[in-house]
Amino acid sequence: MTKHNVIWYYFTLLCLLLSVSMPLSATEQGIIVKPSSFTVDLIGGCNTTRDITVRWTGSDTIQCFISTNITSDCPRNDSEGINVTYSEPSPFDLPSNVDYTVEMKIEAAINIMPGNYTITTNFSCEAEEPEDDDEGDGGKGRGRSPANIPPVADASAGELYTGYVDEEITFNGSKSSDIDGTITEWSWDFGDGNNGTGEVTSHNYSTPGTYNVTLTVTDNDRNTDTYKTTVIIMQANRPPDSPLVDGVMLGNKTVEYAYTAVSTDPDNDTIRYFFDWGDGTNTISGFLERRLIYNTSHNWTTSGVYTVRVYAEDKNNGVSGTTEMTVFIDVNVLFIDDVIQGYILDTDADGIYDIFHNNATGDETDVELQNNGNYLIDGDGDTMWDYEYDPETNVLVSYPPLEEEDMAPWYVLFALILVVAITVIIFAYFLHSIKKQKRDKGQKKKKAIKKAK
Ligand SMILES: [Ca+2]
Ligand SMILES: [Ca+2]
Ligand SMILES: [Ca+2]
Ligand SMILES: [Ca+2]
Repeated sequence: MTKHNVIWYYFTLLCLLLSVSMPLSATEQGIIVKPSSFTVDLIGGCNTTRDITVRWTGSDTIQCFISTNITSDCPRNDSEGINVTYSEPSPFDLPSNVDYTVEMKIEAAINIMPGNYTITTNFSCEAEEPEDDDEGDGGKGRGRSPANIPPVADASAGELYTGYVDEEITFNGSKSSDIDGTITEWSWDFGDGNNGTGEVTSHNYSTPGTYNVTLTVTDNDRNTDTYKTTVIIMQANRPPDSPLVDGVMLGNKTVEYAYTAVSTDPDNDTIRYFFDWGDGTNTISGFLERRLIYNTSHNWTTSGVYTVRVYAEDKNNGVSGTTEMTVFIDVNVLFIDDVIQGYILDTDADGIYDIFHNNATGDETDVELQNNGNYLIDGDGDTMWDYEYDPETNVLVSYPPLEEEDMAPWYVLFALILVVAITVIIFAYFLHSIKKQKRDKGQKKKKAIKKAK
């Protein structure tokens, strides 16, 4: 061995003792490469092999090109001194979702320059040329640009979708995903001719039924996916209408009186009727077809004024509004022109009426027996009489009579005369005192002239 050769040998040994850093990178998202980096000792032999596991997470087979890049901090970039080969040709077909092993063989020449060598393996992959160009990009995606993984639409987060007419139904597409990018659009077809947007959206339906709902998501590479689901829309129960009630309003105690109630239901449900007679008793009918008149009867055992309350209920517990009716039992009811004004009561049973009950306001106000046997009634509680009632003839009239009301009362005339008289007296006195003052002044002057003479 020459001296030159000995130096060259140690140089080379130094080189091979140095670790060779080999980060392995994939140029493609969706390609998983393991290990991503490792260290190779080339000592004791100038060639070695390593297994690289490659996995592609997309849906179809793709084509991968392998390339090697070697850099060095040596004084002379001697990449030709390292030879890297692979067990797969370039390009090779990489199937979907399978761990695929590529063997990497590194051979270092005996006379390479010492230093750090970094070997990088690149997997550059692209989609296989499709049979039909359903990407809609006119084949532009067939170049060496990376293959996009389509998004996955998923509206199951809100399932099962069900609700009532006119109720807000919330649709939830938040389980949709895109493994290699982001979803940029959520588009909803609600199945009733209406559409919506957004990851979470809401819609209400105007008619009952089962609707097919479609969610379409679009990713940042304009790829789409759809998810189909259904929504069941039911008709919420609508209560029956307030019943029409008929029967006597003026009666006597212990006499049985007939009453009827009838109502209808927007859903054609059968209906039952509740009568609250106002005396602590109730009557409930069985369920009847809508618009069928329910007949019942009632008697009251004590005199008084009773509010009868009636409502209808359908078979789904929908309750109508309440219809009220006032029933006067053995009460002296007062009318003007057939309109009930109220009734008068003898509260202490001494044969003289004491109180008037105003039917419109519900107030109880004063009555006063007059010498002629009639009663004056204050209908509104303002201490002024409003009605005169003749118990002999049972006639109620307004009070005071209109013609009297137009005449000025005597005390007003009297007060007017008094004011005029006082004014005249004051004026006369005033005139008299002025005349007296003038007369006194004249006499003083005459006296002064006489003295001077
Ligand atoms: Ca994507
Ligand atoms: Ca109903
Ligand atoms: Ca009395
Ligand atoms: Ca009054």
